[in-house]
Amino acid sequence: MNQRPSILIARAVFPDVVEKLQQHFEVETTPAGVVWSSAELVQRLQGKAGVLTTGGERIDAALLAACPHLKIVANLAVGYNNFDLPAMTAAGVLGTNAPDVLTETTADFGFALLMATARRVTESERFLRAGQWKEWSLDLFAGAEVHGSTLGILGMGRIGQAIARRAAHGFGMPVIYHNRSRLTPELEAACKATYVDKAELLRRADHLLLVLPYSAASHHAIGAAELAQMKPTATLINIARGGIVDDAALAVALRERRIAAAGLDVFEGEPRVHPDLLTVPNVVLTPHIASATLPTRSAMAHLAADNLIGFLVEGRPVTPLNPEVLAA
Ligand code: 8YV
Repeated sequence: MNQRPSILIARAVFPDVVEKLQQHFEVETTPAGVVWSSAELVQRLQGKAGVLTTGGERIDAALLAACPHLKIVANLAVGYNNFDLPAMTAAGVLGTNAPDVLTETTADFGFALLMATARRVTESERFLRAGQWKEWSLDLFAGAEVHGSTLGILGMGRIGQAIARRAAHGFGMPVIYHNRSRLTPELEAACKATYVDKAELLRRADHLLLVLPYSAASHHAIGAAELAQMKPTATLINIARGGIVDDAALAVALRERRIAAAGLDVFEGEPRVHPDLLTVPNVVLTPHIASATLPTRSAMAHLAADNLIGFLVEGRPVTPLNPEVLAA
């Protein structure tokens, strides 16, 4: 009798995704609210051919060595800095991510965080809820202009481009960007975006949005030196990954008003947040929710499930990251 492959769902997902996977696999689920330690994850992965992970599960050489049956890790995220991809390739383990389905939703949120930060939405709400609103005044929570101001984007992949289109077409913002590689003239025209070097981006942006992947090269891409080059009136928005911004340096810059405000959806060492960020008023803090609408999170989970089914059942994953494993 042919035995069905066993898989682990490492973080609770929607019931219809579990049911879909149960049609093909022996499925071990994880209860809602549970996050496995590395040791627990290794334990649960024994005998498993596949695992559905989130960005929170680290897949490295030590885990791979301890889980010899593992063939695929399907990330429920477009970012995959939780994967040591070279180690996975060396171990013959396929990695997949969940691109495209979250692009527009995440761009919406980037814009929401930019608006909330520039226009001081949460800061003013805290003031109101605390009963501090005694009278209206002309400069009460006066913020920064969004429409017509210059948007800088660091990292110009699919999400960066979707944000640029919103800014240029909806808000009449001149858009400048910096990226490892320059967009084609067609894409630059569609986004109405102008390529500049990083120093010019920092110097000219009224609002600087970070949408680049995290890697050793982008670690602390925005630290004290970069913050010092920004306008004192500028806002900084990070919807990319914790670790791209030096959170301690940012807290100092915000407290000393060396930049006006920041909006952060991701943090170094999250879900922990640097304590100094919790005490400065001019920062909007959200718990890594940029892709969090139910339709988008559902599409991401289904794409991760389709990668497991596509690879383990049909030999054809949908969005492979290291397709050289397939050839081998
Ligand atoms: C995920 C994200 O929801 O896709 C990404 O890279 O950061 C988010 O959309 C999160 O990583 C959970 O996996």
